[in-house]
Amino acid sequence: MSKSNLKPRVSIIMGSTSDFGVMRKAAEFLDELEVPFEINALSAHRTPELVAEFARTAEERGVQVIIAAAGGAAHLPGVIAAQTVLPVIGVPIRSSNSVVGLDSILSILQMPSGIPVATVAIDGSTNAAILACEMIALADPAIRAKVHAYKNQLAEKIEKANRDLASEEFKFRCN
Ligand code: RP5
Repeated sequence: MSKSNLKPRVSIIMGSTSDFGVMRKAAEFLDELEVPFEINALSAHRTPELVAEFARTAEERGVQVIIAAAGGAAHLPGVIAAQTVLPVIGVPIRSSNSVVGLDSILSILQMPSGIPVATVAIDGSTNAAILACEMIALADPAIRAKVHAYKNQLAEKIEKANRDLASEEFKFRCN
């Protein structure tokens, strides 16, 4: 299928292209699970009108989940969540202007009652993408199967790591 036939189901919005180094991982995960997405930079502070237009039209464009990333005074996820009923997942970025990401995470996490933002860990963009897929999977068995496969593969990794660990010998090891 050509790119133009695909309609984004997930929209990744970043406060700046300087967030892309972190957000690339979210894009890669969605690619891996073959979930159509769009990715753009829009700033709550530098392009407030465009953010409002984006938030108000995302639902009618068929977007199902929004992943919004920002660092420092990270208002983008909350400002978007205030203007849509789509679920918004916030990714706090440990940006050059942030206080080791703590201001970013608290700005995104501490939302007032009524306007939720599902906040992942600082720079936790892969988890944001997984969570977005899990939300879509609620009504899409094909995506659900892919999320199951991903999680099974995680378990297999740990099982293999434990098999490797079993070959490490210690005098007092009991297992
Ligand atoms: C935030 O300020 C952005 O999300 C980014 O994390 C940070 C720095 O942006 P730039 O000055 O690099 O554009 O709004």
